[in-house]
Amino acid sequence: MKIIDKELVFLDDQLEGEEIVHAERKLSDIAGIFQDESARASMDQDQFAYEVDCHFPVEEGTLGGLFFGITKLYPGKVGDEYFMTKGHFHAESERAEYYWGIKGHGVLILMDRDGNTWGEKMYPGSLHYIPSHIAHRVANVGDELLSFGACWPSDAGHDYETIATDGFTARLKEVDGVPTLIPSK
Ligand code: S6P
Ligand code: ZN
Repeated sequence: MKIIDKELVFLDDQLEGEEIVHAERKLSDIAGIFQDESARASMDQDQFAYEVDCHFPVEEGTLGGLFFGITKLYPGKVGDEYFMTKGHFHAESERAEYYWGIKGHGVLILMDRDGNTWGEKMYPGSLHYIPSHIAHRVANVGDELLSFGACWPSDAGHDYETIATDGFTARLKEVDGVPTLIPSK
């Protein structure tokens, strides 16, 4: 009867362990997601937009498992639109997810299949249940790093294509200093 230390640690916004997979998204990786694509293209393409560390204890697509990830989204804007994640529906659309705020301030942007878009404020300690069939993306509205956690079913998968093609029906922009959801044109 052994007690083992798996040396898998989640502390503050650091996720560490042998099995952690790291992904980076630079401005060059998120072409087309902002309204002002020429403004994005004119910026330093090596600038980080966000980084994700994930623990994948089972193979992607496995029924019955969970994945756990920490996203670090840098502050910045492309034109008047805040830095944000690509955003996705789950490929298995009937899969929900939890997000929670750890550091910084942001908005979780949500959209249903009918194109209704709304937002939830993210801040240290905020907890967000993302129901199935709801697209989700996060924007950093502060001057500091925004860190948030996520936990989702290992068979959820990601449908990035629908958002890449159709986008969300609203964009989060700074209007008179205030983060505001503006209908997409
Ligand atoms: C996965 C979960 C997060 C995102 C991450 C980056 O289901 O929602 O780990 O992958 O926040 O966002 P995106 O939209 O580029 O995957
Ligand atoms: Zn997701």
